[in-house]
Amino acid sequence: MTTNQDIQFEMRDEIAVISLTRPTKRNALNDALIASLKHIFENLPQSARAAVITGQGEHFCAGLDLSDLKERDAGQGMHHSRSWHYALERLQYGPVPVVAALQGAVVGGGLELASACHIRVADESAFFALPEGTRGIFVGGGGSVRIPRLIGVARMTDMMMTGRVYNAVDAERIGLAQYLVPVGAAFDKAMELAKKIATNAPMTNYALMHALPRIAEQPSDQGFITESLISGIAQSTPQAKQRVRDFLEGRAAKVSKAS
Ligand code: 1HE
Repeated sequence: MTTNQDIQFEMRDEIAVISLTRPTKRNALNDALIASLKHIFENLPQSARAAVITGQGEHFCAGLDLSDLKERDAGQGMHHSRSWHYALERLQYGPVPVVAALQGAVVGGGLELASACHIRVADESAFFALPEGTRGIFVGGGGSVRIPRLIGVARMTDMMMTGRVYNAVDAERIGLAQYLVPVGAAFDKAMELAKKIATNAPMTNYALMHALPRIAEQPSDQGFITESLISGIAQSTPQAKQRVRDFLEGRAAKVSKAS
């Protein structure tokens, strides 16, 4: 699908696997990589039901390719930031849920990329930072919109003002990651989750990706109305009716205690 040597795409049954393949540069994201990422999410095959994004090597992603930070004027800088926004919006509000498999550095634009995904799995080597603060710049890939929604304004301010780095254990505790796994296990866990997500009714996944974040932004009186509309649509689908029948007739799994 893409000819960029720094990013690979493959289908593993119903799961789209997107790999950053620039380990020598710690998967730093240049303009071409961002354009390819956007292209991939705009052109996912119809057969895709979920996606996993991963980075080759010891680090998920070192963020913006700093060698690209040329002498941009203010307008060019704004358009560069917008190009990241467009790409990551295609990922966040695309056709399928995306699980990020994280190891090593998840920093700067790498954290912005991870925070556009729907679920984040970190292995114990992962560390999270926003070095923009100490490099004299600001986030530009949607981080100021998405990261406070994961961890709050106060924690993001601290990360950028002081250069604070969160290890994987603390990252899971504060909500930067939803799963913590042993070193080397993030990809397998992400695939396991993606396969599970792929079995959901499509309308449920659609509602979770496209309606839930919007509802969370709405004043509660509007949120309740939007929820009722999506809820009505979801429960009217044949998949929902079949699944409820399966439970009532003893064919579906019960909810069991957390292990
Ligand atoms: C890079 C980049 C990069 C590595 N741009 N080339 N991001 C940062 O400020 C993070 C900068 N990177 C690092 O702090 C470290 O590289 C890591 C902690 C990620 C990894 O350390 P390490 O010791 O494994 O690798 P290294 O030796 O530092 O880097 C290996 C090579 O990758 C080296 O190039 P080489 O030609 O000398 O081998 C590095 O220069 C290169 N490299 N990271 C360019 N980021 C939409 S706005 C987003 C704004 C931001 O993301 S700002 C934050 C940028």
